[in-house]
Amino acid sequence: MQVYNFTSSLLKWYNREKRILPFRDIKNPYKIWLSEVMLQQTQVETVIPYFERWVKKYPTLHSVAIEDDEKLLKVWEGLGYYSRCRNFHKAIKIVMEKYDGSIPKKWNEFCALPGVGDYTAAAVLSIAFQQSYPVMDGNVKRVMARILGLKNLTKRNLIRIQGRLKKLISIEKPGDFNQAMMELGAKICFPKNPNCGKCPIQKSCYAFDSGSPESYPALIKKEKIPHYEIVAGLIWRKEKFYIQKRGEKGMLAGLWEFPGGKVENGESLENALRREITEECGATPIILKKIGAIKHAYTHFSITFHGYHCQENGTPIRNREFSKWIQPNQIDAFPFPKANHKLFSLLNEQGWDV
Ligand code: DGT
Repeated sequence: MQVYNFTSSLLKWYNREKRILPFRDIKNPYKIWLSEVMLQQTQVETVIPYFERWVKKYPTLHSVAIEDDEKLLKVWEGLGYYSRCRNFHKAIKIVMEKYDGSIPKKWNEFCALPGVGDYTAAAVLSIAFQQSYPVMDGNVKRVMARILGLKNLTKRNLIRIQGRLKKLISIEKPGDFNQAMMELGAKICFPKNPNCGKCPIQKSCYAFDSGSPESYPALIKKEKIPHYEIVAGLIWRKEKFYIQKRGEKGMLAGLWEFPGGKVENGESLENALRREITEECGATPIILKKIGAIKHAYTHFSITFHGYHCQENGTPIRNREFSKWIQPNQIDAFPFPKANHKLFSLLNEQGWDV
């Protein structure tokens, strides 16, 4: 009879079940590093085409080191978190200059490179160089909280998790061990409805024994982000409309916008628009026609942005230090928030004429 062992059961499962990915089971440390940078905050399926395009264009560290930042960003475009790309570029230049083109294998040296944190260092050093550093991403933390029966991922509990992983990690195959833990979190040990029947390490799991694996770790309630209705007006004076610059501090600082603001409770959209423009511009406009509404999400709230064609009503709009009257073909000369660009798309479709 075979004796159960956590690490060997996990590795056997991984060898049998792992997904075939273009950055898996490769040996090139540069490509392993690239994949780990791309995988931060980004899903595997999203990363695959970016990874393939990148390695085709830049097959070596040298090819990255000599490239322009802006050209690299163009290949990264759409993947988000662009500082990852700029830091990777900086780090590779250091590897070429200071380490003669060999990625440093010492923890402290590798961690000192721009953009390299504990996760990237543990992943690259274990997968590319077989060093026994356990990775602790969100999936691994959940799996281990269940194994150990931890309700909360407090600092102290994270240290306990790390201590246990250091004991469990395979000395011969630390990279496979780490990938197996992450794969288990992604494919079996789901946050909701974990597939315990298929789990190779079920025998070691406190949460499974408890009969309610989902309650480990306890879910932290995400605060619901608020939603606002925003009204804004393109106030026309002949063939020009009015824009104003936002202050130098706070959200969207220094960008240009249309006068407007949040609709208050119980207020109609048009009344809100008249109120906001009167407050900001010292004159109540005539509302001519609705352009349309677009939706946009910021990190801490989301908006529905209602745009209107307006015109002055006898009293002229008060010009401010940072305000301008521009024509539609001048919008490219001013930075506007993304929401305004969505409104511009509507205007381009329906025509800017009132
Ligand atoms: P607040 O709420 O008084 O601290 O200041 P704002 O200016 O951040 O907020 P408010 O009431 O004008 O709300 C407008 C929101 O919509 C604001 O978060 C920025 C966003 N937004 C995007 N494009 C425009 C635009 O063209 N005009 C205005 N008024 N807001 C815009």
